[in-house]
Amino acid sequence: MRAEDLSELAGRAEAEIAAAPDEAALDALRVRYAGRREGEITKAMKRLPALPAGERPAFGAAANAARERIEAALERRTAALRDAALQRDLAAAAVDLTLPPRRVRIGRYHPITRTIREISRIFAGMGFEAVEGPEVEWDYYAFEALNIPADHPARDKFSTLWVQAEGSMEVALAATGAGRARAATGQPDRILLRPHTSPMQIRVMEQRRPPVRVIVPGRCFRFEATDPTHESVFFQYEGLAIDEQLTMADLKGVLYSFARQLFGGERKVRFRPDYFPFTEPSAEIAFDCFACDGTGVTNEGKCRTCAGSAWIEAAGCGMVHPDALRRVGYDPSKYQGFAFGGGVERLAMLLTGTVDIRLFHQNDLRYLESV
Ligand code: FA5
Repeated sequence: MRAEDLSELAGRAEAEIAAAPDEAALDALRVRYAGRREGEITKAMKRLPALPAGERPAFGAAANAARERIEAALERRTAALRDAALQRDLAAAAVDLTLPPRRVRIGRYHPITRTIREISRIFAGMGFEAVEGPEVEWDYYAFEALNIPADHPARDKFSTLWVQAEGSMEVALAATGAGRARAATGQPDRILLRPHTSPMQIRVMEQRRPPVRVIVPGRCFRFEATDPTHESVFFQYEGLAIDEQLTMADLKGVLYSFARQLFGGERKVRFRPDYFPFTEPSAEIAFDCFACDGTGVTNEGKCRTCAGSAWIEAAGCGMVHPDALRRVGYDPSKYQGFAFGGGVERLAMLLTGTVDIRLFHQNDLRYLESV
């Protein structure tokens, strides 16, 4: 091998290094040409002692020059490969400003919450204060204090979900101080999920002296088959007013005013006698069905929403029974009052045109966002 061969070797190495596709290929070339033990340059240098003395300086210089050229080529290619990798990474991480933005979902109140707020707002305008009561209740408040003792047939109407059987509650009863009259008897009581908000009539009267004017929105529970107007978990709003000169005319006036404020003048209101053990006299209020325009029939036949009746029952009501007043220590010869209890979902159905009550609690956002 001569000095010219070394220059040629360096030229070949430069070309191969410049064409190395990646770091691994580059490493292999580094070992092959510039490797300390077996590299081409090292191998050439090992031949130096065997050369005639006159040729050695020129050969040595050529070998060093070749090593420098090869090392410079390796450095250039290393830098070029790193640069290319960086450009690739940057391109991959780049933000594409032409993409459409992610949709922001805006929260909103559930139609039942909206309806409860609207009910409370309207009654607040008529002087009713909104209060809340327990969803888990004593038999005493849910039934007995409302003139519905254990064997009363009216219990059938309130298909009740019981939490605890009779006979095991003396301790709990004492601890919560349930009902003055009940506590006085020392009788054990049963726990249930309230089937209506009427127990709050008794609780509020126990705690306040007349005049009383409250509205009580809250969840109720009944063990029943669901249909377009019945859920087993639903909301009611209870109203109670106690004062010295209240009559059935006040009850009717308040409920009609409520209906007008909630629906405007369009909605038909039906007010007719009914029966509840805790009001006397009692009445029922209904609104004309929106799904069939109060006709009871739609294009598909009998209206499913009102079951063909043309009306949607909205609330029970009446004058508070003197027994209930006496039970909480009010003098019935001095005080009278009226009470009503209506279904929140039924009003929400009318307000939103929802033909099936079950749509409210299925939590299908597509529906809830549309009403
Ligand atoms: C009662 O619950 C009485 N507490 C109402 C009352 C209060 C009468 C004060 C007198 C004085 P009723 O079971 O009819 O009554 O229910 C009243 C209203 O609650 C019904 O008109 C209806 O609007 C609603 N409601 C009753 N059951 C359901 C149910 N399963 N699903 C949805 N709404 C219901």
